[in-house]
Amino acid sequence: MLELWGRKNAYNVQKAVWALAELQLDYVQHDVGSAAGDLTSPQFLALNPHARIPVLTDNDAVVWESNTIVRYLAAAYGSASLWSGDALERSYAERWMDWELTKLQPDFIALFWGYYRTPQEARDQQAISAAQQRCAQHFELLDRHLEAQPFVAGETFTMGDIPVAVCLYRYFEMGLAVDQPQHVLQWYQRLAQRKAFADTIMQPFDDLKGRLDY
Ligand SMILES: N[C@@H](CCC(=O)N[C@@H](CS)C(=O)NCC(=O)O)C(=O)O
Repeated sequence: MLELWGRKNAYNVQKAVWALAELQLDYVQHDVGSAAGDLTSPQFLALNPHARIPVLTDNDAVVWESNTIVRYLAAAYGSASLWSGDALERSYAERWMDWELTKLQPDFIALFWGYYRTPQEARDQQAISAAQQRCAQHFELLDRHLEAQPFVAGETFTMGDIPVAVCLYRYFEMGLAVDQPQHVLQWYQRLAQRKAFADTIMQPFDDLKGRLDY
């Protein structure tokens, strides 16, 4: 049995929720994190010593780190769709997952927390503008990549699209006037036609606005 630990409105949990939906897998969700439940209980720390969500359990197997969970699901259940058995082809998806984690996400989280999650009176406008500029540069780079192909890894949707597009949805929808580069926008519109993306990611997140607690 598959079980997912983490509140569904958490950025990193959403990656796993979307991958599970793409693969049409049944799972039990445990609403932990934030007010929903303590991540420092001995029971949770036994699953993830980093006290972070998401965590996926697949019977006795325990997997943490959101992009690793996406990779695990794709490898275990998505060999015909999200995953490629060819090492080079798979790397086309993986490099964008690693880029999301190491480059895009830190700057986006600075923007999201600085602007969206911080109450208006406490915002640091200079830090917000700097983070917004860095995010714009990241999406310009992605735009140049997507000029030549419809999805991040090539002609078809793969696991590589998931982490970057989770970020993109919030970037476009959090109410800031951000640039929407042409090919990134077309990619977003392509993804919006996917039922799994619409059902799991294109959802309101205004309960997080102006809220600094998890
Ligand atoms: N690198 C980790 C980061 C995990 C992370 O920071 N998760 C946040 C939610 S997005 C969390 O656990 N927050 C604590 C909470 O929600 O209580 C991953 O990608 O899984």
